[in-house]
Amino acid sequence: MRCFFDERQLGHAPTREFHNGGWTDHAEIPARGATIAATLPAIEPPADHGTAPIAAVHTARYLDFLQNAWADWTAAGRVGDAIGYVFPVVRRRPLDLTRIDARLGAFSMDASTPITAHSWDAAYWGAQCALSAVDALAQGARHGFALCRPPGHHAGADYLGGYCFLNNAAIAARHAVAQGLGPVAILDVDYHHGNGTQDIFLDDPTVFFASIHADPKTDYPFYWGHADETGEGAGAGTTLNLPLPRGTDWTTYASALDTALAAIRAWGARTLIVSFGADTFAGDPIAGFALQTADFTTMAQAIAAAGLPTAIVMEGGYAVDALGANVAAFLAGFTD
Ligand code: SP5
Ligand code: ZN
Repeated sequence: MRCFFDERQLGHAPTREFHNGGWTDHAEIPARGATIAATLPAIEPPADHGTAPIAAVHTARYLDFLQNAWADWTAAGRVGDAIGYVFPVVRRRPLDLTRIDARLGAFSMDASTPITAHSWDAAYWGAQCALSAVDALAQGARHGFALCRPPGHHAGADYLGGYCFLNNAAIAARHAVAQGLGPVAILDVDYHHGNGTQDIFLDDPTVFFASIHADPKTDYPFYWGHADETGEGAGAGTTLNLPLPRGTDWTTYASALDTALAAIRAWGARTLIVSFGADTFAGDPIAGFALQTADFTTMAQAIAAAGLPTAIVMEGGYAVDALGANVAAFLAGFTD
């Protein structure tokens, strides 16, 4: 399988996040990307598509913020990672405030996604990997893997969060449609609900979004991913949420996966983007499902059996010692 990764993605190095009332070591560390890269038999650098396909998903204001946030933070004399602390939850007007703290709050959904010196570069090259995996499909490959790190599925059109800055799966999906590979479905199998991806396509009938995740009644991101969220306006019926309880093992997971794949098939998808998180692993330090390493191969075989050209985009997975093996197990289920 063609695999895409760029060393510049390792430059984003957050130190800590705010969680359960205190600071804790950050879970989304460069070693995640390095250990996955070390298990891949061959890696290609992504092609540089520029910012246009990123701007097809994210607003100009948000991209301007992301590209300048670190310089604005250091110009304000701050040391350490840039994190917001005031979040406009009621209504976000485009006030165009200039103080960095106002901008951080306006474009963030949580305080666990610090911006560091090289965050923009890392996210940019991760998005290029997702675009290149779609290019591989356009060139006739059956499957492609984008080693996106930092991850993407919590980032919305104009906000960061959940360790994510650019929504790689959404960028890949829009690129696939633009390349004539539509209709496109996104299947999100990260432990957490892909709220950013859902938001981006909620009223968009051209991309189907299906997600299997921990019930947001008990787990991050809480405010999205409930079963009654099924799409809005022209996108009514093109969102499918399958929340599962903590402790879910492969038996329970497999039937949700069957439901999601049946819906994707019934909708008529011709191309599939998979948001793959290995944080459904039993040993994940921040999650609560019970999948074993071998289950990732079984999961991938079920997805591959849908018979669709598939671009796999890396999302979460924080058991760093097992991460390479878990990703390798997943990719092994796709035989080209
Ligand atoms: C892409 C992805 O998987 N994002 C997950 C974001 C979850 N953030 C909320 C959970 C925070 C748990 N933090 C514990 C840190 C331990 N050092
Ligand atoms: Zn996750």
